[in-house]
Amino acid sequence: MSSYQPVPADRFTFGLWTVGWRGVNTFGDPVRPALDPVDAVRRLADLGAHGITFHDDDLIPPGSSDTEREDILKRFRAALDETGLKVPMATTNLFSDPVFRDGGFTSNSRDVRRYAIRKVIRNIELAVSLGAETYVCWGGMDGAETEAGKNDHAALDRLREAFDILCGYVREQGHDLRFALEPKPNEPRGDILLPTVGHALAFINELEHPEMVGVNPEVGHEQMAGLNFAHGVAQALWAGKLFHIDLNGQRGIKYDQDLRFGSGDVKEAFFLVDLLESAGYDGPLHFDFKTPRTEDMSGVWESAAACMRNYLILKEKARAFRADPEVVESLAASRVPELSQSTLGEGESLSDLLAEEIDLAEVGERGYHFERLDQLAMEHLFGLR
Ligand SMILES: [Mn+2]
Repeated sequence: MSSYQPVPADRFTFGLWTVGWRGVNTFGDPVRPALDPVDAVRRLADLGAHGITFHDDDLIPPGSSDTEREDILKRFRAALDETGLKVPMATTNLFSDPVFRDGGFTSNSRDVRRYAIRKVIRNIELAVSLGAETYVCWGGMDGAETEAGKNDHAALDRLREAFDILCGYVREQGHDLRFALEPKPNEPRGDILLPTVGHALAFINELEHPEMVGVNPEVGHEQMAGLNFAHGVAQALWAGKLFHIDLNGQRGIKYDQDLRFGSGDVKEAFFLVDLLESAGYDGPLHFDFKTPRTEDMSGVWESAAACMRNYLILKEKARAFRADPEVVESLAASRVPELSQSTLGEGESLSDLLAEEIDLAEVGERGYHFERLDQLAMEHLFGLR
């Protein structure tokens, strides 16, 4: 039994805005003090994390002078050097400022769209200088409350234009940086453009440089749409597009809860970890959670540590599940390995398939024993096996 003590090799990373979230929501004022980014770096390193990520405005308060910006960056870089914490990803805040009330890349206002691209490019330069390899783009304000106010065809054209410009810029600069789109169905907008992993994957294929753009799926965002997160991630992996992932917890179709990872739908968290581990995903395991407002700062660090601990616990359980001889036998009884065999055999032609007959009565009686298999998974999860 492992101690579930995370180490940097586990690749756990946290957004500065997660542990730094002061608990402001639609109904409540801040409940916690502002967190100095340097303290966040030191604390996360102590907990065993690998890295920290940020939106431009999390690290450098909007309106900072160039000198203030340099001072902040100097302290931040020193803390990174001192702790060895990495910055594998960064992102841009294209939602807080009032100018983004109708979105960034797809605002109806052309001057806002142009400003959004400038803001992203400025932070890309900072991200690259800190060693980031992934640039996440969450267009939370790119959406609508009313169909009449938004021309979706034009919005998709502008979104494609923005990514074509950004990819062109990154190529021109010779940066080793890829973009990851983060889908979300709603909140803050009534409906957001690219609401699910599937929508994002289809959009990427329309870009000038699709190879530079992947997805950053978030557990709660797919679950807010009532979708199965593990299946969404599986399709992203199948497409070679899982560039990054946001781990957290969500309980059903409601507001974006951002619970700590493992909380909410535990069973889906188990199958997600099983999938990531068996697929050999080797990117950052990034937590995008918000500690509930009931907690003080000690609760924030408790919650951050628990995100990593829960991942390690589920990783061990998934490994034990796959190694259990009864599970192996049950998988075969459920014909799971058979799905990996091609439908047409090697050397066979369509005419062989057409000439074949099936005993519909006999095959129709075939049971798949998924209930037994699922129960075995649950008993591993419950700690009974
Ligand atoms: Mn979220």
